[in-house]
Amino acid sequence: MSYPVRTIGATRFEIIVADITRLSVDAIVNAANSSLLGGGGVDGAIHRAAGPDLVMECRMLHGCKTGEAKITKGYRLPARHVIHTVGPVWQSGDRGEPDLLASCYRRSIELCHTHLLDSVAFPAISTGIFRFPADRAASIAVTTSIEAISEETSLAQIVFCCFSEQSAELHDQALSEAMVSR
Ligand code: AR6
Repeated sequence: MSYPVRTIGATRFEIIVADITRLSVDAIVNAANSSLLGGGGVDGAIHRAAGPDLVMECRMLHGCKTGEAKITKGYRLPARHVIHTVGPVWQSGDRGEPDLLASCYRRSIELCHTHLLDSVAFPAISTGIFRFPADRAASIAVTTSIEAISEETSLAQIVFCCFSEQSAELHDQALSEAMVSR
């Protein structure tokens, strides 16, 4: 299944179903944990594909708080950089989880601006092991990313790299709704 590309300002928003470790973009985003030293899910896949130099660089970053983001090189990945962000663990939904998830997207896009990156791909942060409801997460991912691109953005391409058609459909629906309400 393919999903329509939407352009907002100078930025193309794309939704794909793929393994994020295979993408040749300027940066892929890692749904990490606060140690930044690797884990399961997409984090494990990224570390395996990047090779051991990635964890060596991560050790020098001394962790990352929930909602924040840090950048490293991509090593053996086709992506030039990895932006490591730490999503919230879903508890009850009233522990600030939505704001913390929005902050992951905002901070990651800020790093793209700082490093003059053209393209970035996001996984559906927090929706796996951290159990954030996938529909709410897709809506936060899309609306926050649209808000975060500024007039003078360097970002020509934002990819929502989903791991299932169901996740891609949720992002597509959220993007359609965001386009209508603009
Ligand atoms: N490419 C794209 N998306 C993927 C891939 C992949 N290769 N693998 C999984 N996903 P998760 P979280 C999707 O659990 O919920 C780790 O142990 C997956 O289907 O990777 O933020 C960290 O160290 C889901 O939609 O991340 C943390 O401890 C999404 O990526 C914790 O898990 C996020 O699932 C973070 O949990």
